[in-house]
Amino acid sequence: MMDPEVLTERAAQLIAQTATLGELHAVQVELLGKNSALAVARHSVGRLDEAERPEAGRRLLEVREEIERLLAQRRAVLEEDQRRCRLSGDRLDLTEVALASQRGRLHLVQRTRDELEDVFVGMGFVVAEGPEVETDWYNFEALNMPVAHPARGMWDTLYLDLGEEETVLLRTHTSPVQIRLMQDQVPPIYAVMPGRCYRRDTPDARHIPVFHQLEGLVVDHGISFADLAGTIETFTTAYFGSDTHSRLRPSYFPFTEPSAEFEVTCSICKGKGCRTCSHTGWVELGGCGMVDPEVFVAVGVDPEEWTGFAFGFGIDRLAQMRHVIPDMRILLDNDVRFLRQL
Ligand code: FA5
Repeated sequence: MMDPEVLTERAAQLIAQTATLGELHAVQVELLGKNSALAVARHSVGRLDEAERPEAGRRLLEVREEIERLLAQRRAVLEEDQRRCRLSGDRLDLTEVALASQRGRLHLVQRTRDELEDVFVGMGFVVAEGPEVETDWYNFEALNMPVAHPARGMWDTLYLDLGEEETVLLRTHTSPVQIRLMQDQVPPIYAVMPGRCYRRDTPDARHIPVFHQLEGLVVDHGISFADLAGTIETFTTAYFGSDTHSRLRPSYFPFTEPSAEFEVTCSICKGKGCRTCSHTGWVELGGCGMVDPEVFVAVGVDPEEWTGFAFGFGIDRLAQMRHVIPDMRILLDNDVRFLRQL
C-alpha cells in the first residue's frame, strides 16, 4: 500500500497546479475517484492483518479528509479568480468615454440671448415669450398696420398655407409679443421678449432669413423718451463695454411715435467704413420709440393714463458686432472650426 504521506503530498502538488475549475474537477476525479490511488489503497486494507486494519483505515480516512480540504481551498481561490475576471471584462471605464467624446457648447446666438436676458433681468425686467406662428392681427393689425397699409412692405413676410389666404404667418419680428403681453396683464409692465423671427430676406453680410430679436416693452405712469434713451444706453454699454459708441437716429415705425433706430460703430472697420456696414461706419442694431396710442387702444390700455416705450433689436446682429464677425451667414453654416472657437 502506498504511503499515506506520499499520497497527500502528491495530491497537494496536483491541486496547486490547477488553473481552472475544470482542471480542478479532473484532478478531483483522479485523486478520489474509483480508480484513484486512494481507492486502490482502501481495497488493499482488506489484505492486511486484522490487527493492522483499523490503523491503516484511519490513516487513509485522514488522507481523504486532507485531500477534500485542499480541493475545497483551491476551489474557493479559483472561483474568486473567475469572478474577478468576469467583472473586469464587464467594466466600463467612464473616464475613457468622457475623454474620447468632444464636449459640446451653446451656440453663440443662444449664449448672446442668455447674456442679454441677464443684463435686462439685472435692470428689473421680466422675460416673456410668444409663438413663432402668428396671425396677421398680432403681427400687423394690432401694431397699427391695417390690411394694405404700406408699412407692411417693410417686412418681407412668409405666409403659411393655413386658414384664409395671408392670415397666418411666421412672425417677422418679436413686436406681436408686446400685444400678447398687454392683453394678458395690466400695467406697469417691464418686460423683454426674445425669440426667433423669419423674413424673405436675401442672405448677405448683415441678414439671414431666420434670425433672432429681443423686444423690450415698458408701460407705466409718466414714461418718457429720456427713459427709452437711458435704457438703450445702459444695455449697450453693459453688453459692448464703454468703448463702443451708440447713437439714435429718427426713423419710422407704425407702432411707435416718435420712432428711432439705434446704431453702434461698426466693429469690423472701427467706424472707417467696410463691406459689412455698407461703408457707413455704423451698423443698425434695432428700432425703438414711444408706444403709439393706437396700439394701446387695440389692446384696451388707456392711453390717457399710461405711456410707454418699446424697442426691438437683432440678437444675431449684436453678437456679430461684439465678436467682430464680418459675415453673419457663418452663424448658420455649422462649421465646427467656427463653433469650436466660440
Ligand atoms: C423691427 O423689426 C421692429 N419690430 C423693431 C421695433 C420694435 C421698433 C419696437 C420699434 C419698437 P427692423 O425691421 O428694423 O424693426 O428690425 C430690427 C432689427 O432686427 C434690425 O435692426 C436688425 O438688427 C434685426 N434684423 C432684421 N432683419 C434681419 C435679418 N434678416 N437678419 C438678421 N437680423 C435682422
